Amino acid sequence: MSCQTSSVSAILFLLAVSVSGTPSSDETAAIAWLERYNTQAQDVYFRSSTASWAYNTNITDETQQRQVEVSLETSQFIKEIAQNATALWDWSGMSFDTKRKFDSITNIGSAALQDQTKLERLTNIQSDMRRIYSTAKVCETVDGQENCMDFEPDLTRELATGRDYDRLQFIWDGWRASAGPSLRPLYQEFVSLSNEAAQANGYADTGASWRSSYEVDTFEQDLENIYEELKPLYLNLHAYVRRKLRETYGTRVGLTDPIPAHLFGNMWSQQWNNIFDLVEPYPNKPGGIDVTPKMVELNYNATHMFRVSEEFFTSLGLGAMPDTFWERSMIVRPTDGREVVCYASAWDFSRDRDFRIKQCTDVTMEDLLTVHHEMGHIQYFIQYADQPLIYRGGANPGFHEAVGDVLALSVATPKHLKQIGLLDEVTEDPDADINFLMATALEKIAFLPFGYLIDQWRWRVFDGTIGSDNYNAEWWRLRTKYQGIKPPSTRDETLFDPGCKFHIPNNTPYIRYFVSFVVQFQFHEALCKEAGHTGPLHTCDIYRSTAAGDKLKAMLQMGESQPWPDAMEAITGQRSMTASSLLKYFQPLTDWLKQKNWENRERLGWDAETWQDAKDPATSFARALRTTLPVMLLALMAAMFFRC
Ligand code: KAW
Ligand code: ZN
Repeated sequence: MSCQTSSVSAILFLLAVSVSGTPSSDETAAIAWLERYNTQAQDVYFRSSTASWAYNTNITDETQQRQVEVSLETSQFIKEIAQNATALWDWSGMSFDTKRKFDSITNIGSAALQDQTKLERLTNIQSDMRRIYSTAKVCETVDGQENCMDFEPDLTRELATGRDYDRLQFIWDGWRASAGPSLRPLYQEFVSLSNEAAQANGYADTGASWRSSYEVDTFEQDLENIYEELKPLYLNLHAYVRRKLRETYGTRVGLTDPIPAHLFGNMWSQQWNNIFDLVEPYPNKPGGIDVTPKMVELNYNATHMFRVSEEFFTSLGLGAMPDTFWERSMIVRPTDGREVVCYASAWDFSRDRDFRIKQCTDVTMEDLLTVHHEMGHIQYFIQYADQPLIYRGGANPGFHEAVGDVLALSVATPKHLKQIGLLDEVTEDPDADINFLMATALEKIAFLPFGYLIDQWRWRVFDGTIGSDNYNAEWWRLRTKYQGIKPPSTRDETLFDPGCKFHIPNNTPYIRYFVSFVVQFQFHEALCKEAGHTGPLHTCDIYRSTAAGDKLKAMLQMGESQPWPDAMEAITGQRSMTASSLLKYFQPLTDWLKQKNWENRERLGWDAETWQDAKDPATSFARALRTTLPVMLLALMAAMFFRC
């Protein structure tokens, strides 16, 4: 949560450089102006973050109103700065760095809305949508008493551990009935106002403005190519998991159908790690480690989990958390009755090395990995803290999301878990390796189509291809197309299922996570090489490698000062995103899945997708024969029939 919106009235001295009326091309003076801007903006963003934090950690009418007020003041500041910059400076002939800074401060997001009433409406809608999502509950009557469940931890836990088809459906339906319908009209209005702001900023629509942060013209096509490379692995995982769910839930899971969405242990079927027990390749072998029971046995609490994560960072030679981080963060759900925004986030207050995390941490392995994810954001903040405010951001948004996950790839290895006392024994066994890779695939491979489709939906909503009368239908078309899942109950246009995923009402772009899940494997491979790791990629643990830490640090310190291919090069030596590290990491599992699916004569895919037979891993000739033989036989029989 860096540079959140909210502020103060115009900073007049920033105007007082040129009075001649024509923009100046004096770069030395422009740099001095930018430095003054930097000092001033830090204060404005600090104020804004403070009001947002107060709202997020205590949702009341007062904190909401204050947050909206400060947000509008900040928008005013942002707008005036941009106007002043344009009036005072002609940066077209200045250096790359100065141009980059001016381009950044004149790209002003929703502050570009000229009409103040509309800006106020947009700010209020966003605040209301966040509140509706964050305070939604599912209620039921138990023994004559009403029992209302929060999303975290109640609903999350029920979905993760429940195995009763109908109960899971009750939770799944309940969540969508609770948050969706009231968000729908707000979202529709939001789309229109947000687009108006994007257009005032010179973009075709909000989606185009989001994509511009990747600074690559071919961004959409590059993603599509990567997705196509990864799709066969997803289809193989999907088919394998579908058969296992059929064994658990019977014919309600069709062997050639999309899978009912509520059976994956996760509200959005986006990660399937919680159903590992149902799909474990070798149940009598170790490997697919869920250390949750061990964490409970060892009396882990949230602070302990954050300390474990901090220690991994410091073992690489990276920064420890400042004292204020420990004093000011909110790492458990408050027990004093306060409503809070529980969804995890990391905050950079822009001043005084004030960094915080807000997370309703549960003592589970899943949350231990989320802790590392959030701490990755904080480590990025720490490393780029000496950059000017304008450059305090990820090389691209996907990089910011990838940092903590890179460390978590090491943390989750059996070797590492043993080292930190969360596992008693490590067994060298290829079957245990497959168990481990399956557990990791349920988290990483299962996520890929979900990470890809969310903004496929939003980009088309913003560009008008998906109209408001089709929000839900198009959402489910994409969910089925990409994930191969279907809703367990009838959906219609009074509902708004996209709104039941945090990032939609919170207006957080999502393609960053797809990017992150690809690049984190590139980073992992590069850092493992730096750490001197030999052997398969999935066994690498970079713990205590200061060589790996130095590489990572060099990249983090660049912040947003260079286009992301430069940052990518600093860490991997490559200048583009590629799926090859991810595919390399999972190669043993890919081979295993192909073999299993072929043995089961699995049909990969689902209705509404083109069918593919599972591929015989041994020989493509056998595959060709299997598919063409029936056709040839039919043709032969037809020929004989007609000749008779
Ligand atoms: C995921 C990612 C890594 C590991 C496991 C995962 N499981 C699911 C995901 C993807 C995604 C999700 O839950 O669907 N993960 C998150 O949203 C984690 C939250 C966040 O750290 O990414 C957070 C989202 C957020 C953004 C804006 C306002 C509020 C919350 N992002 C940040 O806090 C953040 C901070 C600084 C810079 C960029 C982002
Ligand atoms: Zn994140």
